[in-house]
Amino acid sequence: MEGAGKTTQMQRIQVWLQGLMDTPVIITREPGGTLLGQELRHLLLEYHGEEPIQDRAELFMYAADRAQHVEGFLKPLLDQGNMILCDRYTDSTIAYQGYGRGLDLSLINQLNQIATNSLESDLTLWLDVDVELGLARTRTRGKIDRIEQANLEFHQRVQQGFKLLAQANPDRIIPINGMLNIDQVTENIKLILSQKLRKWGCLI
Ligand code: Z5A
Repeated sequence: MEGAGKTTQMQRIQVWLQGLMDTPVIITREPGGTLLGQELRHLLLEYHGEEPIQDRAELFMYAADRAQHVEGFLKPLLDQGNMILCDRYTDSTIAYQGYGRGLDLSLINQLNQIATNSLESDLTLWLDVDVELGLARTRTRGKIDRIEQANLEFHQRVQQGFKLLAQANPDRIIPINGMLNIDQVTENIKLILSQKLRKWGCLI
């Protein structure tokens, strides 16, 4: 969710994880994890041309960003054994373009499949906050991007989308209460990650 604390938490968790293991822990994001992606991010979030970006065009732009990110960045780094923390991935497209914009969910699933070449996240942490609180947090930055400008109902549908995704994928998607204070959220994430890393044999 917007303003849920993803950026704040990812930086803290990277430092913590890096202290626990020799494997390099790399941070990235979508959109914008590659040079092409940075251009697409700018268009997606800052475009103020006369004609609005059509919903399906927006969907394909996120898919293009992801395809570039997976082939040019994520896969090569994973193949070298790195651990990657990614700020948003396929679930965001289902929540925003599917539940938010109302585009066909099976089309989005297909497109996600094509864009990722079937590369799935091992674990998704969903930082959930009250929609209005999250938006209020982002507004303290002073600059509101194109998607943040969408109405409240849009953001509520997005939240509902994440909720349904979490219910349908309980092993992969773990909800985190993003309304607690920053330190408490970090502690809760560490707890979940410690359990998972032990299970995966990454920690002794
Ligand atoms: N999008 C899409 O539509 N489809 C897709 O497929 C993908 C993305 C991949 C990407 O922007 C946009 O693209 C996004 C979805 C859409 N929509 N928008 N806009 P983004 O991911 O870069 O931006 P964002 O989601 O809006 O993130 P953000 O605004 O940067 O928020 P954040 O990273 O979650 O939060 P933060 O920067 O860490 O914290 C925000 C403020 O809250 C900051 O002042 C913090 O100090 C404060 N904060 C953080 N945590 C707390 C707690 N726990 N308590 C109090 N205050 C806190």
